Amino acid sequence: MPDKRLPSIKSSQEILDKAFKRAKETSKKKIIERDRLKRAKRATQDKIQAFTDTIIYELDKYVKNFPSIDRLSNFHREMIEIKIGISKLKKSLGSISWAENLCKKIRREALRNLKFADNSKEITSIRKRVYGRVSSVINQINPHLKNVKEACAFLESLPFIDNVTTIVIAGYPNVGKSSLLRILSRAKPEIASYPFTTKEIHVGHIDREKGYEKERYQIIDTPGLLDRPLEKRNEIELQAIAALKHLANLIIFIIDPTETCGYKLEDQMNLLKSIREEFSSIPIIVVENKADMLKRKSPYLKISCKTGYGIDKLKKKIFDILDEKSW
Ligand SMILES: Nc1nc2c(ncn2[C@@H]2O[C@H](COP(=O)(O)OP(=O)(O)OP(=O)(O)O)[C@@H](O)[C@H]2O)c(=O)[nH]1
Ligand SMILES: [Mg+2]
Repeated sequence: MPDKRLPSIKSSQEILDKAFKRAKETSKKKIIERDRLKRAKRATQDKIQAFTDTIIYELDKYVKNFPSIDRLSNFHREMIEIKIGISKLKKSLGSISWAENLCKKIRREALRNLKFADNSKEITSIRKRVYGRVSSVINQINPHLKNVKEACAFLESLPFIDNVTTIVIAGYPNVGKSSLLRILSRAKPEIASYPFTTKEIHVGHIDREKGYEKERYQIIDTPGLLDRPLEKRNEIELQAIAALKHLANLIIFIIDPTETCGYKLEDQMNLLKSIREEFSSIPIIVVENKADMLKRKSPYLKISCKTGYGIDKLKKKIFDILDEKSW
């Protein structure tokens, strides 16, 4: 995210400062007109035009360049919902549009009145009224500008690529999640700040030759989310877990049968059970890591992130399941 450059959003004060500066700059332009009143009208018209143009241009850019909320992926929408609230964001974008239209209306009226003005006092008061009314409209939408700015910064911070098949790694701490991500990834995993906790999210990519085509999957490790019992979650974590449902095409759940991770096998199996329930519609591959230390009898695929044992088999299994899913 994002494919389109998100607008950089100014505060009310910044927008107004810019607009006043532009209006002021028009005085540098020489107006060739003998009639004093006509000259004053032209100068005022230029000021009003420059002032409102600057504002309308800014507001228009914010609304037009913001990605369409309805076209965002489910995952991004869910994330925005948690962080800002979709209806709040829509309302804010709507308010910016409203302000833009109102500025156009104020300008239209002022330019019409200007035509009929017949003394310099009236001309000045028309200009001042535009400045006053527009400033008050812009100041009024400041909280909305702030919301949209926050949403842009947030969208930019999300590391996910839209519409890419995604594999999510789960399992207790120290079972080898990061090690697996590294061994499966083509390049060094990208680390992005995580929107909900102080933790980071790790994203790697698997490239796969498929006939003549190349397919790319993303593989993510979400420290702190799928590594302990779900019932111990706060509201935000639960929502983030719900958001993962929209993202994950496949989950790899790692078990550490050696228990050197510090967690009993029984607890690990319980976590697996609750993740199966929570993500009932998503296929899960269960692997037993640290096979270089211990290979017990079990129905699960044995791997070792240390020696690479079983990794090719795991890859094949991943591809098989993803192929099956896509039919
Ligand atoms: N012997 C052995 N050690 C492993 C293997 N995989 C990981 N380890 C070790 O286990 C420890 C934890 O590995 P990580 O990959 O950091 O585990 P993690 O699940 O990402 O841990 P958290 O990020 O704390 O949740 C490290 O010391 C690894 O070197 C393996 O296959 N065999
Ligand atoms: Mg880790």
